[in-house]
This record gives sequence, C-alpha cells and structure tokens, in this order.
Amino acid sequence: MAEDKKVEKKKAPVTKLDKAKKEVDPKDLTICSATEQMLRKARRDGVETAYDRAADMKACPIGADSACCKHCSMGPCRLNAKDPYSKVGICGATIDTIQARNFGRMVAAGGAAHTDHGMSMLDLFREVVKGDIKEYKIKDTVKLEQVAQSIGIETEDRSVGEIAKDLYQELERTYTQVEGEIPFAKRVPEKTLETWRKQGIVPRGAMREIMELMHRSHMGVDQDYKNITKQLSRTALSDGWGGSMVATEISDILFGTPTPVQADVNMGCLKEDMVNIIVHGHEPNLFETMLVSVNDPAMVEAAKEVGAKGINLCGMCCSGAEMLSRHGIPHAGNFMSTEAVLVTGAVDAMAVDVQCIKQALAPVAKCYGSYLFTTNPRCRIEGAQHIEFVEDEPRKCTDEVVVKAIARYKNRNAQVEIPNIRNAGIHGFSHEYIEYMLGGTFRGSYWPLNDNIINGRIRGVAGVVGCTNPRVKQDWVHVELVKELIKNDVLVLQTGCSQIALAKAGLLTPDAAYMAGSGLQEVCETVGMPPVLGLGSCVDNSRILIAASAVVKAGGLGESIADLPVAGAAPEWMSEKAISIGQYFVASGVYTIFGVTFPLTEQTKFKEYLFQGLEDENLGKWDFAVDPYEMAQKMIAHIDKKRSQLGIDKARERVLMSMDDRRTMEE
Ligand code: MSK
Repeated sequence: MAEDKKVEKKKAPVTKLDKAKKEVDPKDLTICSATEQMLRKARRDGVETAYDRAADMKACPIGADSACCKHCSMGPCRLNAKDPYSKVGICGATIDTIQARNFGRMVAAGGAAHTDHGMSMLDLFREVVKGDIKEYKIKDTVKLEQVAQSIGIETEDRSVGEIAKDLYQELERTYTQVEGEIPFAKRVPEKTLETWRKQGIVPRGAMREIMELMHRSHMGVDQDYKNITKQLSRTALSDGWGGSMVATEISDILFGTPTPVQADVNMGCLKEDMVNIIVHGHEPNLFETMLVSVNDPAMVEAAKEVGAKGINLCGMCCSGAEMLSRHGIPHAGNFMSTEAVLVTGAVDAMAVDVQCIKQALAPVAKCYGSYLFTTNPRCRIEGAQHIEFVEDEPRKCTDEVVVKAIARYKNRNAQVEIPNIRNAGIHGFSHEYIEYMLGGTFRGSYWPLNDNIINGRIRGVAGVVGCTNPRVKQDWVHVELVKELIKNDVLVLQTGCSQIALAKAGLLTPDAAYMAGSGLQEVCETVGMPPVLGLGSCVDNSRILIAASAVVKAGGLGESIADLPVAGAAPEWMSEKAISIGQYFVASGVYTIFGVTFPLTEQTKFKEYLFQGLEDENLGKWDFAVDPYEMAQKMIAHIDKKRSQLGIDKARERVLMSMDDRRTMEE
C-alpha cells in the first residue's frame, strides 16, 4: 500500500498542490492584492505556485553562503562558512577564490543574458538598415543621430541610412572587439574612465570579456580574488555600458524613445469579455509585432465573431515594462505574478520570449486551458507550444498566437475570476525626457536637477530596481524602501519589476508627491512630475548610467560618478542579471545595496573587498540589508556622506525644513 502511494505521488503533475506541504497564508506572501486573491484561488483549484515551492524548499545553506565549489570533479568541495579559513578545496582553492569564481560566473551569466538580448536588437537593426527586413523601420531618427554623435560618428549632411550603417558597424564592436575600449566608453565621465583605465577594467567586447571570465574562473586558473574581481568588473561593465546600453538605444531607435504616458498596471487590466493575450519576456520586437496583429481589423473581427468584444493585449515583466513606457500598453504584473495571472482563467494566450520565464508556467497554463507559446529558439519549455518568431516574417508568429487565443476564448471553460484592481501611473521617463522636463525644449539640461541637489531640495538620487522573489513578501520591500527614500527627499528612478511594484502602490503619479519630503515635493509640484520616475525594463538601467553621466557633465557635483550623492538598490532581487547590474553600478562608482540574501560568506577577504575595498579604489561598493528601513538609512547615510565630501551638506541643512520645523513655525 505504501508502495502504491509512492507511485501515485510520482505521477502527480507538478502543479498539483500537495496538501502535506507547508501552507503560508497568501496575505503573508504578497502585498499585491490581486496576486493574493489569485493565490487563494490557486489553493482552491489545487494549483501549486512558486510561493508554495519556496515555502517547502529550504535554500541550501552552503550554496547560499557561496561556500561550495563544483568547478571540477575532484569535488564538489564544501567549505565551512562558519569558519571560512578552516578548510580549502581539494585543489587548495581558498574561500576567497571559490567565492570570487562563483560570483564571477553569476556576472558572466547575467551579463550574457543582457548582451545577447542587445545583440539580437543589433542583428535586427543591421537587417533593417540593409533593407533585408522591411517589417520594422527606424522610427526615431533624432535618437539615431544623438547616439551616433555620442560615439563620434559624423551626422552632418548625411542620410539616415549612412548614419545607421556606421552606427551598426561601431556598435558591433560592443560584442566583438578583441582589443581596445568599447564605443560607449566615450560616454563615461572622464574621471570615471580614468579610474577604470588605472584599474585595467575598461571593457573590450562582451564576447571577449565573458569568455575570459569563464576561462579565469575555471579550475586551476585565476586564484587571486582581487584579480578575478577585476575581470568580473570588466565583464559587468561590458554589460551596463555595452550590451544593455545597445539594447536600450537600438530599441529606442527602432521603436521610439519613450516619453511620459499614462497607463494602467495590475490584473484588472484583463477583460472577461475580451480575448486576453499576454506577452512576457524581454525583447520588444515580439511585443511590437503582437501590437500590430491585435489591431488588425480582420483579427478584431474574428474575435467579435466568437462573441468577444475585441482583443486585449497586456504585458508582464520587462518587455511589458518597455511597451508600457513606449505605448502605454497595460501591464498585468511583475515576475512573481506571472503564475498568478494564469490562475485568473482569463488568459487566452501567453507568448514568451527570453528571461525570467518560470518553467512552471507551462503546467499552470495547462490547468486553466490557457495557451503558453514559446517564440524564441533560445527558450523552449517542455509542455509549451513553440511558434518561432522570425523577424523577416514576424506576423506569421504573432497572427498564429492571436488566432489560437481567439479559439481558446471561444472554448473557454475555466472558471474566470479577474481581480478588479487597476492602478494608473505615469511611465516612460527616458533620460532624454528627464533632461527636457527639467531644462525645457531649447535649453534641455541636467543643471536644474544638479541645482536642486546642491541647494538641498533634492537630497540625492536613488535607483531602485530589480526583481521580486518569493523568499520575501512580494513588492513590500520595494514599496517601503521607496516610500522611505522619497520621504527623505531622495528622488527615485526605477526599472523592471520594481517599477511595477511601485506603480501598483500608486507612487508613479504626480499626486504621490504628497508622500515626499518638503524639498522633493516642491520640485515635483513645480515640474509636475512624480517623485518616482519609471525608466523601463532591466536593460534600461543603462538609462540611469547615462543620466548619471549627464549629471556629472552638468557640473557642480564632482567629476566622477563616484562623487555623486546617489545610491542603487535591488531589494527583492533573484536573477544573475541582477548581480551583473549590481556589479556594473558598483564598478561605475555607485553604492549599491541588495536585499533578500547575498551570495557570500561573512568575514572573508573577498566580501570585505566588494563591500569596502572597491570604494577605496575610487569605485562604488556593495552593501546588504533585508529590512527596507535599514536599507533606506544606509542609502541615505551614503548620500549624506557624498554631500559632505562635496561640501554641499551645509546648504541642505540651511534649506531643508522638516515637517516638525514647519509645525513649530506654524504654532
Ligand atoms: S524581469 S530580471 S525578474 S526585474 Fe527583467 Fe523582473 Fe528581474 Fe526578470
């Protein structure tokens, strides 16, 4: 009998909730009411999600401390994180070597994801420029010229085609350059670049950097944690100032640079009486073409013929964030809501491309009779149908997805329950728009921002970005951290899943300025902007780098990015891409704090180097805190330290009055 039970259990689909497993009340798992509602429904439906698996799966403590090396078959070797220098690996590798190699490989994988994404965009751009792909065009010729000029390409009296051809050839070096600096190194503030040159970390092409990092982290190669760190910094920089930046800039050139647009987020964007299609992933070309397909009158007519009012297109995760920024397409939720959205039963088709796509989407989709389509040759999922997206015939894929979604609507038999929650916000703050917003059409400039930082109305600027993670209450750390920052006059820039968390909390509206400190509030009200600016997807963190360079160039706040009163955070991170992003911010000079967990052993030289030593070499530094209030305090303390070093702390003391001061004056 016992044997039978074992067999039964083995056959059960992975999505079926095992009642014996620990159940956590959904209200303790997320502050997203829509996700909470769907997690309750999933429980009723007997469907398992990542939240259930996280509750049931204790993280491996040795892996969490990065005290394990499995780079060869003499091991895997487990070191003692409690007493890190008590043991070495079989080859003699120390805890510092092991951790630097492990960390380096996270950077390599994360950087590879972004740079491969960027290269796909560049491949598309090349074919468009050659005229071999006619389905896409260069939409933003102003941006084309600006990007070309920024890397020294002549634009005067030249055609769009000529400039674009040169731009392609230059940007290809972002990937393939064997020796010498990548093109966007020209955008780095001189003093920052000087530090990189001194450290030997100016990136060459990403292919070279990632290859060398994988080589150096192989068994028996680089066994000096500081030397490995140089290469992992150089690789991360080839992502931030290379692959990610190319992804952002080429996407803007092809599809348009975002400008502020009002749009809704949350699961209430789904419509019970419409055919619902979700696009989830990272590369905008699939989504752009899907937008064309769902607006094709023949497709709309076909949807109406089966009784639907029309076709409703929503995004999720980062390609969703891009479409939200560029076109105001509604966004149904961030990473930790991607299973929950299928539980609504209202999703007729979800089309995915690459990155952050949980394998469990396939069985969850199956439970509700929804289609899950993979579209990219890099990402197939067992149990999902694959319809390849081919850029010279993109409609073939997207039309087929729409046709299948319409058929599923016709035969919908899952119980539909859509959380009635939509949150309006303003998205689409590219760095170009920030410059225009602050400086005006004819004198676009970052100087007004610098001026407000110098006079203390704005204490500093924080980038709060990154994923959501079932190891912490979804969105809570993001939201509490950002509220705390703006309350203390720190202007917040956002991307990725964090931006969606804050949009759901209603902070991406100008009205949210009332939550800000008096100085930031005054600036927001004068300009009419929210205290939290959404810049797009995770590759769009490159917009923050460009904005930081523009602030340095505008003057008055030091000569390098490391001088600025700025800080970065990924409070609920989970992916290797986040580690690459964190490292390129640190290497660019930014204090960067992560939450949830940090893949390091305490009290090691490598940890000390990341958390302090890099700052001593004029770069930024890492930090870690789980609690959002502690995280905010640390970020503000760093911002204040930089203000003091710049000699602008007194200005702030003079200008900024706290609410208590104001109340005292009023009494
Ligand atoms: S999607 S990398 S969960 S931000 Fe870019 Fe969100 Fe993090 Fe993926």
